[in-house]
Amino acid sequence: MPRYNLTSLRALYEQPFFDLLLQARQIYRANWPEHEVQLCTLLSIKTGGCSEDCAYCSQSSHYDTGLEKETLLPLDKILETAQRAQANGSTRFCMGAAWKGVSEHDAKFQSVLETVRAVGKLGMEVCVTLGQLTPEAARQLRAAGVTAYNHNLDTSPEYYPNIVTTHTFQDRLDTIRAVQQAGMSVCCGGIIGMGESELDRLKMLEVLCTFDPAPESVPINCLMPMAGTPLEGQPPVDIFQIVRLIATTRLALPKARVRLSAGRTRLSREGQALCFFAGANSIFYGDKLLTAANPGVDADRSLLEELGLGITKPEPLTPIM
Ligand code: SAM
Ligand code: DTB
Ligand code: SF4
Repeated sequence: MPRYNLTSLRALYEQPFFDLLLQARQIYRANWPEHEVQLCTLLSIKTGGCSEDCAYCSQSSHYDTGLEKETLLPLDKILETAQRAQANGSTRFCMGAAWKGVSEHDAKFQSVLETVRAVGKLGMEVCVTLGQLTPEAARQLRAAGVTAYNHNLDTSPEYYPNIVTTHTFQDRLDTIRAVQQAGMSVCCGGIIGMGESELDRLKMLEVLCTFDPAPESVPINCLMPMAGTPLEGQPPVDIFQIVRLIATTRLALPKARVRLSAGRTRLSREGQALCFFAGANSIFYGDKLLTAANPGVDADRSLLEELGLGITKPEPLTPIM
């Protein structure tokens, strides 16, 4: 399989729109013949009060966003939400915590492990996003049954310091390496619409193309501007730019799940249909993301039905070698 660099990614991205779409569609059909979309449900298990200064985030303690800081949710509440998500058709449950990171020595980490074991018994794929990890914490999460770890690059290495100053792009790469070495799959993507250029988006994709193994899933989030954050006034991204990025991601990473992630509330049904055509095959499903709104389950169901798209079954967890 060719590995794409910035030059070849640009060549793909800058093609006439329909040529790019056609090419992406062919690669999508060759790799994903089922015409299915994976439904993932998110739950914020620890909300707000985060030490990091990510300029897009409602949960950063650096900004006054009006969000109440909460403690870790109790296990029964998390299980209840996971069961509801499963009953609604979700096959992947992703738990997020507003932490800089966790290590195996934190008391809170033991609660997370217990939660992962309990959610894993339901038979859904279990994904967590807890910030930076030590290699040992990564190993323990894998042993507890985590299928995938979400840790986004968010933008290009060059643009990253404009968005976050409390940790570095290299810190993100180090955690991703620890996740891979522990045998979890990597869910890694970014946000568009933070004032970066289209080239920055391709530079982020270029870094994703160097991952070995390739990322199992690539979430493409459209910035949801949060009141009180430095990015509150950012305008929405043009739909054709979103579709171009999805198509280019599909071509560069044919076997990755490309997830049309945050920001769907501002996309039309037609816009989302174009994203699916270009190769997006996963969405966040359920009325809420972590702190922000998502389209309702009925609207999503009817959209998928009208487009003739099925729903993916859960992937069984591969045993640890
Ligand atoms: N604290 C952990 C971390 O930073 O990795 C996990 C939670 S963090 C909220 C997960 C991801 O959500 C971020 O990397 C970012 O891509 C996405 N995200 C957060 N706020 C967003 C927003 N306002 N709009 C779009 N995406 C957002
Ligand atoms: C990802 O890439 N997007 C999700 C998930 N991974 C954790 C989070 C989206 C958050 C959107 C804003 C919010 O709900 O606060
Ligand atoms: Fe904290 Fe994650 Fe939000 Fe950054 S994105 S402020 S690390 S919760």
